[in-house]
Amino acid sequence: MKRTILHIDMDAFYASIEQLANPALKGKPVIVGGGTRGVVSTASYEARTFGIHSAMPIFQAKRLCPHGVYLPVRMKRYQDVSARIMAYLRKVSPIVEQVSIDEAFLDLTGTERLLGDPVILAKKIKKWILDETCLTCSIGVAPNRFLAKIASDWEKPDGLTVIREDQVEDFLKDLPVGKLPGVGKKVMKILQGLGITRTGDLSKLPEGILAKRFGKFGRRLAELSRGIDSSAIVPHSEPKSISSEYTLEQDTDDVMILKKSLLAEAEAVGRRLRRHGLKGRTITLKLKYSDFRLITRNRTIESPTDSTKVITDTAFELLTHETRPLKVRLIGVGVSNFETSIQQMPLFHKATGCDEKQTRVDRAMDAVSERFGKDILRRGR
Ligand code: TTP
Ligand code: MG
Repeated sequence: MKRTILHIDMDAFYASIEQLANPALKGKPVIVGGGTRGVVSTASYEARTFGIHSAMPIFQAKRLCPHGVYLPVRMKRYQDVSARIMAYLRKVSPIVEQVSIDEAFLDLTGTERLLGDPVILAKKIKKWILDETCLTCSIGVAPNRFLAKIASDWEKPDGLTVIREDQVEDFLKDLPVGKLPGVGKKVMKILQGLGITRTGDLSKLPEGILAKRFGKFGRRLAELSRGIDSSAIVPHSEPKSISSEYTLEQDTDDVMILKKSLLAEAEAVGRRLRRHGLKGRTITLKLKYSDFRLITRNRTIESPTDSTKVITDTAFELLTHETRPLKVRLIGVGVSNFETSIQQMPLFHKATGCDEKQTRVDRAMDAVSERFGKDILRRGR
């Protein structure tokens, strides 16, 4: 079956974020790295012209580019940007495999009717990322995973390369064999011994020779050299549920105390759902009684939700319906039964309680707690 795979990779990811954070660094050679290992994590494209690259010792980089700006790694920052981009990609397509902090594959096979032409979609993704994060990325669109990755690298930075079936041979002809996945220094040396440096030459080598030299990997090499790769895009299993629970300071049957705790937990669960771009249909209340007996009660609602209010209201209902024989020791709430992220409009806004005002409240709460910490704001009943 003909497939369409998209590979996206951010350009000079850490360095670009640093340049964005401090506009004085724009256009300058910026090197991010150091730490205990003392190596370059990445370098801006300006710094790369001096020969600096990832994994190079910092002292060596400083020799090549003494006037460069050397910055420490600020992981949390990069992770936040990455999470926003990945959440967006998961909204765009149901099959997304994140392979590193700044890189993901999307399987767009058969989505043309739903998502439109893959190349137009790629342009849309580039535009969203630029508008929302002020960062550029490079995208490759190709018939398989290996070629999509080659394509995204083809015109970096800010590239968009499409490899059609009939262009595969041309693309691979002069590609250095070192670019093939799995070909490291050792394999390269053996290939060089056979007089092979380019992928085109490799493709002409009888498969038997490769199999003899490399065993099973020989067959894979032969396939790659012809642009064949059947490996699948596997979306990482997203969490099956998101929940929060709290052991009360004292066992209690006071419903106001229980509700207060639920409210804070629903807030935390809602925030995490929204951050991951997830919406779920099943809301679960968990209670542990003073004798340590654990019960869960759940309700499945019509439309998937990430709304704090919907989660709270449903959890309150479940709590009210429960005849509690003993005092409660622990209380928790969770959301599960996630739907793939292509947004579905509920048929009846009112009936689901998911009105726009609540979405705006959630967004405002998220923004404030992101900026000032999650304890600064609490919803009142
Ligand atoms: P890459 O995508 O490999 O590099 P990059 O985004 O900086 O540049 P390019 O435009 O070529 O894609 O890696 C993503 C981030 O991962 C990078 O910004 C820093 C980090 N990283 C390391 O910390 N160490 C490494 O050896 C590599 C390769 C990357
Ligand atoms: Mg990158």
